[in-house]
Amino acid sequence: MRTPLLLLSRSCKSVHRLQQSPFFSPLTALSRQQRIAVLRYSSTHSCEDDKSYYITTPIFYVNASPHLGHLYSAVIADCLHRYKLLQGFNSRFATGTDEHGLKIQQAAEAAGKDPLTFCTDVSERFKHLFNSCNISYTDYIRTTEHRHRQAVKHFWSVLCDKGLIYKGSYEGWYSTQDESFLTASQVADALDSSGTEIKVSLESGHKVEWMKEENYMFRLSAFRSQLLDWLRGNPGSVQPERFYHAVLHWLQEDLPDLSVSRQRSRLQWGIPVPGDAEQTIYVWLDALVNYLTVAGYPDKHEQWWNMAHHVVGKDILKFHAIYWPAFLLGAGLPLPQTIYVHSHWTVGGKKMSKSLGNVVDPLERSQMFTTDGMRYFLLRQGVPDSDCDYTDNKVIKLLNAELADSLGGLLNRCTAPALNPAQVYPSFCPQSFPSEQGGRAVVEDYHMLDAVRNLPAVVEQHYESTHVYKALEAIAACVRKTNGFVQRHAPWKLDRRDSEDQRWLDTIIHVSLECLRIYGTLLQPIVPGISNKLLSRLGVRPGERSWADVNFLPRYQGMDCPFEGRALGSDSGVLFSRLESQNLDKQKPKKTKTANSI
Ligand code: ME8
Repeated sequence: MRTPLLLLSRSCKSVHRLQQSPFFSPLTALSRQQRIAVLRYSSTHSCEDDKSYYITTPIFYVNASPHLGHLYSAVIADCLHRYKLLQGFNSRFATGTDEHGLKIQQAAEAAGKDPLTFCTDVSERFKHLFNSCNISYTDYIRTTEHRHRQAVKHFWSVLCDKGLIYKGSYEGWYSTQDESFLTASQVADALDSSGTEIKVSLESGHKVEWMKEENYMFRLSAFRSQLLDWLRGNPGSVQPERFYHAVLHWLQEDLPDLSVSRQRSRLQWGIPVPGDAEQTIYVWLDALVNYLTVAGYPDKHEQWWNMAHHVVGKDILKFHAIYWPAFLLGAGLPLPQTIYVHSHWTVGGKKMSKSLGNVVDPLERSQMFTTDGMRYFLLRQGVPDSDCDYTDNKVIKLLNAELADSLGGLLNRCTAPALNPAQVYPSFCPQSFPSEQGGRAVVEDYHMLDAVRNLPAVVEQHYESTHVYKALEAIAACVRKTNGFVQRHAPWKLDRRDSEDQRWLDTIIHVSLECLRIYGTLLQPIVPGISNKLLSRLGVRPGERSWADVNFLPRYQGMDCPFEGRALGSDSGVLFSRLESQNLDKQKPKKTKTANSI
């Protein structure tokens, strides 16, 4: 019975997704058998439960203030969450802070604060950043919360009851910075800033120390073949593909059991092992369970947990694509649907770090370049597959070109009283722009229509795979095409006293406003403030901005256009003000320190 049910629920999901596309005739794209199954299923079931979506960011360590990379992860997840809402999903979006572990214990000590006060202070800074940057999380989790401690203890007990945790003796390398155990092949020799020989993690470059402790071990080695089966059976489980292959590659290597506790004498700041007050639960096991805590674990997590998607940086891929699925398999819980991995932002080609003094403060930058400006930049320039280098100049150039000049300029032209004195969405004239050539439109105009008509499907595909930069590239290309259309026909040169010219002028503006309406709708997950301003200026009401509303230029297809003849919204100023680089110099952050030897 299991397989047919799964098939039906998947069919239901794909039909739902396809139904959202305005250019799709729902059932035709499925095979006959699938169609029958879907129809039979939908006659007795609603797709309600299939419309849940749960997206998470990593929970961030509170040992230091948030930086640009943290905002980047949050913006990616926020974009997916907003996109799913536009598609009519019931989406939940969790972020928060990871507050236990040796690293935090030491940071609190160094700050001379008790750990909880220290964690609360820094956690508030993350919250403030996310609120300031329009990160529309629905849940903010702190691992020091009671609900989370309960979830972790329960999860631990389930693993224990299943015989997956045993007491053993761990001897090996540990990186406190990464809160990670390493094998000999994962460490290398290095010199610290004072010239002393140390060992470092090959992957992160962080210092490692030898530790020997009696603690609890998780039977990770027992899950290797199940993990391989999961990955091979779900090629989309880890995206982009490059990271999927990295995980498969890791699984070819030795997969030793994992130490999942530390001696209480060394680590007090954490959740005690149930039934053994001498041991503290390993911070990564504790942290990963946050995703379940938010979903309502252990009592009522199914609705959300079956639809979970994680956004993570490449640095924590192993924890999410190996340890976490193994823990979940052990606990008998479903695995995440997708792990979306992204690469890192570097500065001057180097990883951002406090010791290098090259940390970019995201709050300061979003004040300088606006919140939407930073969101647009991060998603337009951030390529999940490879690292990107950050400079303020890149931000200024990109935002001036694409938001101020191209998109803002287009809106300005088409709504300026000189061209649009009545301040309405003017009429489309099918004789001026017929579906076959012969009117006043030229071949490039037809190409532009094709590009904009296909844009929602293109954007959808890229949003789904978190290649948001490709979606933005496609939108930017269409905006340029629409500007080219206006430029080519120079409506300001037309003679308004001539009725044919007037109709053509109206048509040019109508088509351009339709393009802008599509761009504004599709950009909502990226730049919610700018999109709102743009759509409001066009007179598009809040209830007309969903993914189902992206039917482009209905008049061209002989259908009614609800906007035709409608008054434009009030002019609330330029869409995005050009950024001046002179102002930037005055506000530039402190000088960068020289790099140390690690
Ligand atoms: O690892 N570029 O927390 P963390 C892009 N608490 N993203 C970056 C980045 C950069 N330069 N630096 C960090 C932890 N990030 C754990 C996670 S989850 C159960 C526990 C982002 O504060 C990226 O998402 O070190 C990375 O994976 C995460 O911040 C690490 O944050």
